[in-house]
This record gives sequence, structure tokens and C-alpha cells, in this order.
Amino acid sequence: MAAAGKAITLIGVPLEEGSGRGGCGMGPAALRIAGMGRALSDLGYLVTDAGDLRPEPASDLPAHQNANALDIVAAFTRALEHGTHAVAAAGGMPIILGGDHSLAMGSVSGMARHAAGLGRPLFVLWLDAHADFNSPATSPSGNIHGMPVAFFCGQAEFAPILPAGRPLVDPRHVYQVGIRSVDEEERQMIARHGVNVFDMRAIDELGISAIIREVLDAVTKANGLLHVSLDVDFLDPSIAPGVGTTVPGGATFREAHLIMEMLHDSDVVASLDIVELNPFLDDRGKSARIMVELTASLFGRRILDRPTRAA
Ligand SMILES: [Mn+2]
Repeated sequence: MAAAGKAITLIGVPLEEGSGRGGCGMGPAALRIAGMGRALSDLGYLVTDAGDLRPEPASDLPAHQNANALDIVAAFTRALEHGTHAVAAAGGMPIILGGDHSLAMGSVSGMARHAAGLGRPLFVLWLDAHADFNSPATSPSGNIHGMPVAFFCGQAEFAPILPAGRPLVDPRHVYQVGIRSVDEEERQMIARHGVNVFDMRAIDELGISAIIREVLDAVTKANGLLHVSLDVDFLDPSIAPGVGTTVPGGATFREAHLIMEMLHDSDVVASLDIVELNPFLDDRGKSARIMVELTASLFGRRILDRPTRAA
């Protein structure tokens, strides 16, 4: 993870149309109120808040019968692809404050272009209850927030949202952890393309540290960059109720913090999304605060120092 003193840029993405319901558009404001910027600057980073993203109009795209609000999602995707790439290319660390998970079409595509420019592979750690590997052809709902992984892997080219021939993510470099709700056709797509999936049963059986160690070893061995995409519904709804897609049996507070601490120690994280926070469904800011605490953990906050004991 980046040393203190490194530049971090917060990019707010008030996008909710990919989720099919209202509320996520207030996510960036809630994360700011919960102290995201302050938590990071207190750790010694140079934090710039770029404000909320201005979408780039996508009126060139015709409506799609099973990709809801395509024009709005595409407008944010285009702007965020540019915004994320610009921050990373300038040597900074982009942190995306969402917004629903369709925003990862833009953030991950921007990071894929950045990694390609460096000649290094991009890996993605997808912390989520859902695999988000649908396309309009397989999606039961047509909501685009269930499609971003297929999109940035080049398996959901249902509209010319970003240029064809852009850098894509190799699905074998995608690690999905915490998964517990997958549609049937989506399951087949994931298996066919070699996405690495660690569901909640794998976490129970192997322990989260062994899983994260495997991910980090793969990234390090390939000299890769790692993008982390954290969906509020990765966590158990008892600790993070502020999300529209709760699924029981999610990660615990300690499991989530351990992941963040291991990511910090690894020094391979290049960018981060915080997504699907719906303040309208939250309980007095509880979920917003836990997302800020987890982010602080990823950037080096420790509960206790761990001095090495003399023998
Ligand atoms: Mn998701």
C-alpha cells in the first residue's frame, strides 16, 4: 500500500440508475459526512476531493430493452473511465465514492487502460455478495449494476459505451470473494471464463487470510496492479444494513478488517471503489461509518501497534 504522503483523489459518483431504485445517489455525500476525507488525511495522505463527477452525455446510444437507464450509466462510465485514468496516470490513488456498482464499468476500465500503459496486468478483487457477471442477454432484471464484471472483461459488449479495442481485464485475474447469490446463467459464464470465486463457504472452510494471501501472491508474482471494489453487501446486513441488495450470511467485521489490513501490508493496491451504499436504507449512518473505517484500515490505520517482541 502507498506510503503516507501519497496523493489520494476522491471522486464522487452519484449514480443510482444502475441499481433500479433510488438512494445510492446520496452515497458520496454520506461517505463524506462520515469523514472519509478526514480519516485519510489524518493518516498522512494528501487528500483531494474532486467533488462529484459530471457525466459525459451519451445521447448517441439508443435505448436497450434489457439494459435499464443505459444512457445515464454510459454517461457516468465515460466520465469515470477518463477521471480514474487521469488520477492514476498522474501518480495518484483514485478512491471512487459510489454510487451503484455499475460505476465499476468506468473505474476498472480506466485502471485497465492505466495498467496497459505501464505494461502490467490489472487484477481485480471483487468483494461482493453478487458476481455481477450478467449481460442484458442473461440478466433477469436488466439492471446494469449486475453487469460490470462481464463488461470490463469484454463479455458484455451490448452497446458502444467505451471504444472497442480498449484494454480489458482478463477474467482469470478477477478474484470474487464473499459471493453468495449468483444467477444460473451467470454461474455458467463465470466458470467458462475462469473467474476465481471464493464464496462464503470457502471463507468458512479456508479462512479469509488464506484466500487473500493467494490473491496477493498472484498479483505480486505477475507484477500486477490491484483494483479493489468493495460492495456494502459484502458485509453481513447486521453490521451494514444500508444497501438495497442485502443477503444474509455475509462477512464479519473482523474478516473485513483483516482483508483491509492485509491489503495495506501488500503494497499492491492501486485504486478502490466503495459502492452500493444507500443512505436512505441505512441506520443512522452505521454503514457509511463502517465503510470509512474499512477504508482507513486499507490505508494503514491500526487499532494497536504490534511491536516485535525481543526473544
Ligand atoms: Mn455488486
